[in-house]
Amino acid sequence: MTGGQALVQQLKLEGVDTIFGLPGVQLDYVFDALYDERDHIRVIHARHEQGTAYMADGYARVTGRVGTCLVVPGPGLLNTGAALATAYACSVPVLCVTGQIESRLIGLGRGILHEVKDQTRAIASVTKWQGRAMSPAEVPGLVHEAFRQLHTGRPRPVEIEVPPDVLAAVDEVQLFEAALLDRPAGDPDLIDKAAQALGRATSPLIFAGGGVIRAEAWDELRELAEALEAPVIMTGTNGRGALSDRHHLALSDAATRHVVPAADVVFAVGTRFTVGANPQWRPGEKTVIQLDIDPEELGRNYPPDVAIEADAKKGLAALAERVGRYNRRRPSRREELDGARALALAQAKAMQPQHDLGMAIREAMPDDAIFVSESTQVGYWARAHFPVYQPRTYIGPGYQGTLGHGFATAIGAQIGRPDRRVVSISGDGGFFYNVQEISTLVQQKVPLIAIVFNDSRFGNVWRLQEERFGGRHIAVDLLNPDFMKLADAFGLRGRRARGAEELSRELREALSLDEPTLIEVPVGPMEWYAGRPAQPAPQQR
Ligand SMILES: Cc1ncc(C[n+]2csc(CCOP(=O)(O)OP(=O)(O)O)c2C)c(N)n1
Ligand SMILES: [Mg+2]
Repeated sequence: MTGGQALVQQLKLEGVDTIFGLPGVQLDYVFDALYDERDHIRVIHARHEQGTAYMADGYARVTGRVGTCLVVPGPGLLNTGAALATAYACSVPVLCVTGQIESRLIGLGRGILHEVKDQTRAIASVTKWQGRAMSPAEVPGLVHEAFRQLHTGRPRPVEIEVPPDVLAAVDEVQLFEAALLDRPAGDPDLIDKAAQALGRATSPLIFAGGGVIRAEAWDELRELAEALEAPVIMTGTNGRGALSDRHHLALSDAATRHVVPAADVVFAVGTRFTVGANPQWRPGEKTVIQLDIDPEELGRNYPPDVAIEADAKKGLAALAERVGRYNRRRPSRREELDGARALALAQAKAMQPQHDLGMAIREAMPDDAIFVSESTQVGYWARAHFPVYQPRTYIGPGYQGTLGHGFATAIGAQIGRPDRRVVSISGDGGFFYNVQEISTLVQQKVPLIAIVFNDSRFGNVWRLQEERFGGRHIAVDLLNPDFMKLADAFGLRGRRARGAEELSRELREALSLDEPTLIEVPVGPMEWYAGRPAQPAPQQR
């Protein structure tokens, strides 16, 4: 078979059923092979490579599978950069397949179409692993190794590239069966030590990050938390949804300062644990246990007393099982945590109109609908205050804070979960990073609902210029088209909603239909309350 066919056959064997791509001459033999497999692999073509990688990210986050994008080398690959950086930051398994220039010319700098100097190195800072095949026979092994990389250790994007002459060449190739890979459960001695510390604790506290979601460890987390009657603070970057916000032990970042003082043993799982590095407690004041699949994350931000390298699902299961030996009985913490939640809610409610707009969205959405947030005023509120009821239903840009991630990622999420509804929010600034993907949305009949808060500004920058620079506004006012005409031009259903009540009505109506909708919400400047004085801690037991 051709190198292109070998690539597609191996992708199929690894379980790929959807590819987000954008073609070009170096990939002709891949796309032609995909034509043969069009009944097994769906190809979604986007209007910009950034869109393909964001869609692959969204697909991966809601399905728990690998998201795949396919882009031309050089500029096409570089165009995926912001999206791969986001997937890297959020530990999402995205496979980026790209081309190269002709194999015999690589590295000579002759200025071949799409040539960039050392393409592999250029993409290395936003990928965990990169590989290249130089003959058709090498292609299946390359793809197979990419999947091994994606399924072992910390999930993060990987890149593979195949030159066009290799994709075109015909050779005998051997395909590989997809491998079932084992994940580490953690050193039993360390698990025992951690179980002892947690079991004997008076007031244990859990910090849960995105690692819990990526490892599908939510049941094991709940089991451990309930055994310990330990509150679970879910990080606003990726941890939301690990435990339902309807659970009495579930808390967000907003409650951190209310529950940290009472805690004697802190357990951080699948999180960068930046909170430990901030002056939340004096070194030595609390026993800290950290569990992570990435050994480099252990102790990076805060030195733990027990550090366990393990898969979150297996590690949490082992801990939940072991802790029974040492566990003491603890009274219910419901009342105390209700108090912490009430304080957090008061803080949320003071953020207006963000709170009312955000809650209008939440209350209109079913529990299992997927919310994709972005760096916009309501998005900042959402990180700690948007209630999340199920894992994989809250998606954000993590520490990248990437403008433009929301809308495109949401398209991929909706394609990955056609049985769920997906709602994205963006500002008018962020929405325009990938506005061209409205075309993909309409063409693919993806029933996504995109909400755009339109203040005709890079509002967040405007606000900082207002607060910190005495209103010296520069480079922040945006000239937007009429959003209803924009929607109309693409054949998209467009609605305008002024205020929370109208937003609620429009969103409910959009959710009752099986088609995509753009809802523009005209808004004014919004205040940000992060700088408010800290609220008093709740009564300590
Ligand atoms: C890729 C990228 N470029 C620049 C920024 C810096 N930035 C942060 S918020 C912001 C303004 C966002 O404006 P908009 O999307 O309209 O949201 P608003 O704050 O007005 O609600 C900018 C430019 C960013 N976060 N990401
Ligand atoms: Mg704006």
